[in-house]
Amino acid sequence: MTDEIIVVGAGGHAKVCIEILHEMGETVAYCVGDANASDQCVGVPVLKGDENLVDLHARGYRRVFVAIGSNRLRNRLAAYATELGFTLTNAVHPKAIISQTVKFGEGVAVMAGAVINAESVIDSLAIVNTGATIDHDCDIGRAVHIAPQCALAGNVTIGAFSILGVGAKVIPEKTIGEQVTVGAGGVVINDISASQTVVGVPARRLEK
Ligand code: JB2
Repeated sequence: MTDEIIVVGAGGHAKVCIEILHEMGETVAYCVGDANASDQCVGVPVLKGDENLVDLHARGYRRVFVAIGSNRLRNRLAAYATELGFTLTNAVHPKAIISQTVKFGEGVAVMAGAVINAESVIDSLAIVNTGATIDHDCDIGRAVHIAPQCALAGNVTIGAFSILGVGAKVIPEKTIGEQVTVGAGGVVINDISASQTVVGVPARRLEK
């Protein structure tokens, strides 16, 4: 058995997450990408094809971090890895500022410069990207992506699989449903129901 970590994914998001894991003092043994992946990712060798996870488990690896930007694919590959018997580790940059009362699920990524304040909950497989700020009592759902420089005020709820684009903002006490997309720079001042795409200032539904 080994403590070394397997990173699933070998693209841009994996680069950032591997460097976070290194900052945390962890060792990343391999990445697992798809057939088109590069041979290495920031110096970590890349195995191509998810079937490699079976072999890695047999070789005594138990810890996985799924570093894939797509919320749905991240969730699917995390489910596959846990079915195989892996545990999902967190990647939290030491230079993120996080209240001791924050609760994390599994497989969460928090990038450098992020701030997460008192009694917020960050559910499994969420990404709190570079420089994003999440104020007190927020509830960030499963496999949500809060992109770089987003700002969430207090008591904001974000439903599972939603994505807030770069620099989006949410005023206090608003609830965003599941599978919502907020376009980059959008400012949410109303509750948003599930499965909508909203853009602009203030953020409004994008008509199809
Ligand atoms: O089925 C798969 C699979 N499909 C794609 N299994 C495995 N194991 N890996 C898969 N991949 C891998 O996802 C590809 O081999 C590739 O390494 C990676 C996609 O890389 P890309 O750079 O296109 O995206 P990303 O998910 O790493 O990063 C996106 O999301 C981040 C949050 C980008 O938009 C980044 O700019 C963004 N910061």
